[in-house]
Amino acid sequence: MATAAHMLTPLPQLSRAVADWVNSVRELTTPRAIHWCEGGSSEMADFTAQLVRAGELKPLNAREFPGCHLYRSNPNDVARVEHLTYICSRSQQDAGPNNHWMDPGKAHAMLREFFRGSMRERTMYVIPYCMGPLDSPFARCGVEITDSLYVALSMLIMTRAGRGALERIARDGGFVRGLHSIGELDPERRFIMHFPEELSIESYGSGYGGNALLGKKCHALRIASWQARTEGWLAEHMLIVGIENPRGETHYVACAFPSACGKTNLSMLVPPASLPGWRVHTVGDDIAWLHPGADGRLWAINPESGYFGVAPGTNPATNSNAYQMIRRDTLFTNVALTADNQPWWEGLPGGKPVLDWQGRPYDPANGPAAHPNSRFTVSAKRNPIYSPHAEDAGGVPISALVFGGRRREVAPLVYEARDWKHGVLVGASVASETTAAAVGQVGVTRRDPMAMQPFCGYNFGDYWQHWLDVGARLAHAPRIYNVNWFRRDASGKFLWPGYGENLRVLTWMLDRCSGKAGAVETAIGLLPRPEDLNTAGLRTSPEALAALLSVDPALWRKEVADIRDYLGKFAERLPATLGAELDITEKRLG
Ligand code: OXD
Ligand code: MN
Repeated sequence: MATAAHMLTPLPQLSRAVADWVNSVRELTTPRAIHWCEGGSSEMADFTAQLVRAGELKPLNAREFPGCHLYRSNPNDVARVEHLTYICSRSQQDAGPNNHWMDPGKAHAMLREFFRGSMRERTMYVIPYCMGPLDSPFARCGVEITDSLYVALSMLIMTRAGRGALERIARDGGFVRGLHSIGELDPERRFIMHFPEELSIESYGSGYGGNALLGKKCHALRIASWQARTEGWLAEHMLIVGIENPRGETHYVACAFPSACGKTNLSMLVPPASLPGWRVHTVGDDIAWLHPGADGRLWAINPESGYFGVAPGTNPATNSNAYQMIRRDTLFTNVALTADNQPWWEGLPGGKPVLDWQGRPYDPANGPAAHPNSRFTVSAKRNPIYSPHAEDAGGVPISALVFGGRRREVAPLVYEARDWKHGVLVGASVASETTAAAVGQVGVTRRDPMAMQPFCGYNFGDYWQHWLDVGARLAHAPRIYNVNWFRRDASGKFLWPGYGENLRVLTWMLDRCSGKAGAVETAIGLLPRPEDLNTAGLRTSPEALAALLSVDPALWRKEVADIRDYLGKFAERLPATLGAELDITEKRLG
């Protein structure tokens, strides 16, 4: 029999530790009211209605986009701020050259003054959340306190939030403390601080997803990567996808690509008509927590329960599953509007923007109509190909791990690492052109090891050693691959069609794992020959395919020198194994 709502223990009474912390934050930030989030659809509907009444959310065309809303952020607050994101470990060395660091005492003192009275005249929302299925031993919990109702609503979509999470916290004891205030939305008073030794986060001055939905990047990657190292698992910036072959067997692959490089699209891939009988099942589109299992395999859960995806480029041709998914009950941020109040962004085949992402009459002279980092926030349950195993407490077994970046040249379409140790070097060497997901110049190639440059909560040198240690514990380690969908020809045209055709590359990997596909050994790893890929119905020319599968020794010798230079920054924390693996590659290049 269901328990009547009035008979449930009031949320503040469930966990003494949470209540005490909430009380101390109340004293510091002096909100007008406190709302403890129960979770569930009626609370979401209530939050949405409040935001509409306050003019912060705009309902969209109810016939074409039922239950969808538009949120416009402050124009100065549209992306992650890596330059204002800090790891505040006791030792600077532990944060490493890959992170900005501040002494924890100094960071707390500075933020304390920012938070003092910051919620005056505002409601403080207390959001207990669970990253991962509530019944999973791999899941971890946190509590976010925020003064932004938009953030609270987004957290209800992106995490398992509310009473169930607080009950688990009460049982488990520990939780990550995440304190957030939008403050004055002043870029001069904006900081995203992580205290991994205290399992706490303080975020001030931004309402943007990656800076403000603290369960996502701050907890599930930066804090969790630190926790994972101490507990023997991996927290990674990876999608998780199940590939079902025409015989009905499903194998899972986890892929790490930098932000806005197509993780959401790959996780929802639509097989091309020329590959009949294949099916794809999404487990996650952005974050994977990977645990060595008692069976010697690596098992993955997606800690999130929703998608915070990039809108531009999403359309029925590039990702019909995502396009279908966001046609109802979706929160759009910073997209443009058509005359009949439909959301619009660059890359849609039809429609015309009349208002741009800032609500101004659309004028191409002002730049794109939708912000290049405009987003959709939607429950994973809306995904038509959401995996029936996405909620499994023990996760799904991973057959292959894939790294990749956005590179015009150098990196071939795909190659396989010689073994796990070489695979760690391949991951550590990833480079990619920057995108609009973070504030800063777009299109600049930078090293982004394992796609974790903005997200690893500790020294990369220690992180790579941890990867090596985890691999050593796996009797059946996944094979490791590198892909590059973004290679271009001399005239700047993409050589590979991408999207659904990427399935051909994934099936080659899975056939390699089961010993069914060939490859040729090169200095950088094992590459498919054109005949090793399933090219039935593929329209790519033989010349383009040859170019995609070529390794230019001169370019690679330069690349190896650049990787050596980069790894050198990690000095005594760099595992000797990575240097030795790089020597092997260099020697083979001749
Ligand atoms: C994201 C990102 O939003 O990586 O997922 O920036
Ligand atoms: Mn991401």
